[in-house]
Amino acid sequence: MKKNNLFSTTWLLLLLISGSIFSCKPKNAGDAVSGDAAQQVYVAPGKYDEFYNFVSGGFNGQLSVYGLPSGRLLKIVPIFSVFPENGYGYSEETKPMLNTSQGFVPWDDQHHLELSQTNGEIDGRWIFANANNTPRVARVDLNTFKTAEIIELPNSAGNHSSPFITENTEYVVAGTRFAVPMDNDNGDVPINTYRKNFKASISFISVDKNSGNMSLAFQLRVPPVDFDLSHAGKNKSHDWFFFSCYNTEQANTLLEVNASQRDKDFILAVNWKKLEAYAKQGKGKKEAVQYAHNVYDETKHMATSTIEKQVLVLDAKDLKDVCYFIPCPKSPHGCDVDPSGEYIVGSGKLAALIPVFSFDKIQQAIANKKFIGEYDGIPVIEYEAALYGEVKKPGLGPLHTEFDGRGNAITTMFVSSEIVKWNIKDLKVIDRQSTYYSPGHLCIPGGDTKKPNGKYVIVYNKITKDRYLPTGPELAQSAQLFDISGDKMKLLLDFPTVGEPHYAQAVLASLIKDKSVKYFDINKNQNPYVTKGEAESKVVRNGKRVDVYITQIRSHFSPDNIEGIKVGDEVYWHVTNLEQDWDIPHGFAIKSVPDNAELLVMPGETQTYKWMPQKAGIYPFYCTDFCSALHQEMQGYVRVSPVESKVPLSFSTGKNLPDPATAPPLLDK
Ligand code: K7E
Ligand code: CUA
Repeated sequence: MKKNNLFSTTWLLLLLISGSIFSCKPKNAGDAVSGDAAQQVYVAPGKYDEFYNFVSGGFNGQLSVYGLPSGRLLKIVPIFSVFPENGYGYSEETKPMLNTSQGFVPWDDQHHLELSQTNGEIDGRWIFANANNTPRVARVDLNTFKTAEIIELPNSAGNHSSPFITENTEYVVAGTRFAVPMDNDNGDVPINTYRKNFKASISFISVDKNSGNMSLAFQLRVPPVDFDLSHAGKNKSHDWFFFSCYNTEQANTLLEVNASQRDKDFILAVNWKKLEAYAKQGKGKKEAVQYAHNVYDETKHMATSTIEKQVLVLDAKDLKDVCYFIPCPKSPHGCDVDPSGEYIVGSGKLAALIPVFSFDKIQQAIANKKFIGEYDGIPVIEYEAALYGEVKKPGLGPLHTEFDGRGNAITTMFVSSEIVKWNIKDLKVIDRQSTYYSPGHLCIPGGDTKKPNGKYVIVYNKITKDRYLPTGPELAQSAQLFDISGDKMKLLLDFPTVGEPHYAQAVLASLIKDKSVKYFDINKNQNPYVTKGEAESKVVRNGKRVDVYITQIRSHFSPDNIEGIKVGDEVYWHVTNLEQDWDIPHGFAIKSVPDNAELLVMPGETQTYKWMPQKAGIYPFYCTDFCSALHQEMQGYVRVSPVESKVPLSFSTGKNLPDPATAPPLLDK
């Protein structure tokens, strides 16, 4: 095949590697912001933002929630990483959320988020998230802003092209980044037997319409290439998924060079409707695997982890009319479908143009068998037969594209550090604006749905260099907000983000804010260790296990004096927050708790904290969340005695008064 004419791969690679392009600091960065920008992003104290912006945390494994246009950080929702703010992954109730088939994984890498949809529009119910390293998909509940469910994916490694969803959230897909030996094959093989022994999988997770509960419906076995990103079709392309892939060279070392050999890699088009039908007809094979399925039950405020044992696998090679490869220039990354469902944009990281494919042409090409051959048993459509056209000279290093709902697309250019707006019909570039620096993903509210809200684009940058006050070797990651309502895109605001932002979603706040849970009804709390009133608080010993049923209300614990605990005991503190009011969490911390942290307990909720005291003595505990004027008085003591001691178990609040023989000193007059 012919080489791309404008830029040789080597030259682009050089640019990428040397980073030389980042060092040319634009001289007019300051002037890039127009005079009324401040007014456009100013949300007066006490006023709400217009949009929620859900931003992936990358290597921090979390999701962060910002208000737009202000860029104010509202919340961090822990998904795949333990979180010191609220004890996620530390409390007994939440530990099972981070369980996997290979045990507890406390930290992962989170790249992509996708809001649930109904009829191709955001419905504001859930947001799905991928764990990139240990392959998992999570569902976060947007009533509670808590992680409700996590499902692990067998036969996968590096769950990158995930989680992308169909128009009615029928399925969440997850394509593996790494090809690997399958879980029940012998994986103890030489790495250079990649082409023989390694395979790839795309998982289809079904989502229950009402509860949101996920289940691994089936997997598609595909050739051993790296699956990168994906998006589902819309409208006429409803039945299809599109996945970008790279490393069609099937290299297993120095991919930087060896997976950049071919002029074109692929977009894989998958007819998921047909695949689903084949699965229902019993076409696949059940394989023995192990994967964790973790569910947080909000009636009990408690998670359970179940290890599932089987997955249904359908092999793409055996299904003649489900999978088609479409050649796509140079290591495609983003794979984005426009609001009509007709145009599929593949962004080749090393390509000097952006190919736009036509769904209608793809269908015709399939009908007329316009194939250039097969790749590992899968037909490859002729490039020109699938192509609508190419955006010429868009910039360097196209990564991701979103749509404004007015017939335009906006693409991030990592290497030339800009966003570029182009028209979907005539493929002409309309506008380009510098970003600071090296943007990865971008997000328009609803920008990957049927109905984008084309007011803003938010761009997530990989490098910030001189944009913020220096903070040592690691600098703030950053988002930039642009007004895209006019012809020219206008930079309005920089705001730092936590972790490293990859994909993000945004939605009108009105869709979510009024259904936000304010507190949990204590009468409906079904945690097996709940204490529904102070009168019920108690401490129970059963051999070496001690269960402390303790309550919190402004501003004391019950009980707050406990004696008779011994070294070597396994103590479970079941902490119930009795408050029935919005925004009154209480915290809980005891001195010296190896391997554990603190708790933050929401009103009406019970959370449990395991403590193994190592040494006899007095251990203070207290509330860590400023809950009232007497928050600092919200404290207590627990006495720990040596193993052999005979100190009886006792507990109380307000009754264990100081020994009268030890009156406090009188004040001098
Ligand atoms: Cu482009 Cu992991 Cu979606 Cu980051 S990925 S930028
Ligand atoms: Cu409860 Cu501070």
